[in-house]
Amino acid sequence: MDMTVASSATEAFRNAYGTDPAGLWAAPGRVNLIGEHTDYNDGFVLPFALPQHVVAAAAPAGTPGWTVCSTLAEETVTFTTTEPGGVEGWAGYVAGIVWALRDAGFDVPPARLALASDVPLGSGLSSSAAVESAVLTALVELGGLELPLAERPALAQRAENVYVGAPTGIMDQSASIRCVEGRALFLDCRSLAVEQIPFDLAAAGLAILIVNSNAPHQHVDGEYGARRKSCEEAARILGVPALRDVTPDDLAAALEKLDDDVMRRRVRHIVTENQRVLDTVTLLRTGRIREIGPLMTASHASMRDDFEITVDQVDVAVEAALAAGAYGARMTGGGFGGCVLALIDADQAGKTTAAVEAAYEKRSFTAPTTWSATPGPGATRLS
Ligand code: GAF
Repeated sequence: MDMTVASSATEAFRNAYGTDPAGLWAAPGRVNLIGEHTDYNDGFVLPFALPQHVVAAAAPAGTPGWTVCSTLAEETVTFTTTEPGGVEGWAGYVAGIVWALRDAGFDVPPARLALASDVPLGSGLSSSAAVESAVLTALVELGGLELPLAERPALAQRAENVYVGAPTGIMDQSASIRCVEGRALFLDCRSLAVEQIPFDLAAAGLAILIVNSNAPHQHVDGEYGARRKSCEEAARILGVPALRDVTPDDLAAALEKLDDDVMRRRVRHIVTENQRVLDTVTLLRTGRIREIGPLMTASHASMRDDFEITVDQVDVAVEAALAAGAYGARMTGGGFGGCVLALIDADQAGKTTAAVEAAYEKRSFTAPTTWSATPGPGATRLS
């Protein structure tokens, strides 16, 4: 982890409040190896934590209410009540956590917080879930609240769903809170059971190259909500609690029951994507990392053609990485921009980056940003 983020949070705290924080808490962004839009269908996901973090410097406050500042914003925000929607913008994620804790019956201590982050914003790497997770972890520890780790992601998800009003699933908060270094987090989004799957890229001579397309996010909220609605409506028509309950063996019969071609394709993505997560986990359990490449690439095709959540910039990055020799490549996250993951030999990062950059230049796209990521730890206290 880059400790300059922790230093920035400490400095911001001192500047804003004229005193030292009582502690520093960090929570990471995430990439999802495979399993996109499956979380709100009660399905399976396989994210891992990034080395980039949000750091919350925090201390109890002597006066009622909560005050928060951020190195990424001009204003310092104070709130004393926490009705959903009361605080808007970036501070809404903080107020949402306080609201969700209080709504769950916890006595949240008044606090002052300062946030700093190196998780890229608006890139599908869960910068907002990282804010929620860092603040939640800080407030739980500052207040000595008894909230088991396994129950924290659902509480943070409520902040996002109810307070902020974004209809997201439980993957991002789970990744930020429950990931473990060197592992990918296999999460059953219905039972919330987790299995920490070994994912030692370096030992296999491999790397995951992350390509941030830097494409402007467009229509993200509306399109995300529309996908979710379509999946829920399909489950209702099919008479199942969620699309998780449609197996690949059931798929042909299920598709016959649906009149709408768009809905049929949405269902096909979810059913096949859940199976790809299970197949990926099976391969990783026995260390066959290279062999997950075709599953990643098939996942991308499914997101592009059936779920229709990719944009030209991510499709071009996937094609260029594959043409440069990647074992597999796919978009990660909610879609409509964001990042691509490419599974490559560790010594091929330069070549793959150059290939993607050349493809972007040819199409006059904004240049991409790339880096190699290894699975880092979940939310933790730094000091
Ligand atoms: C976003 C959401 F927040 C997640 O819950 C998940 O649905 C993801 O998009 C798509 O897999 O990150």
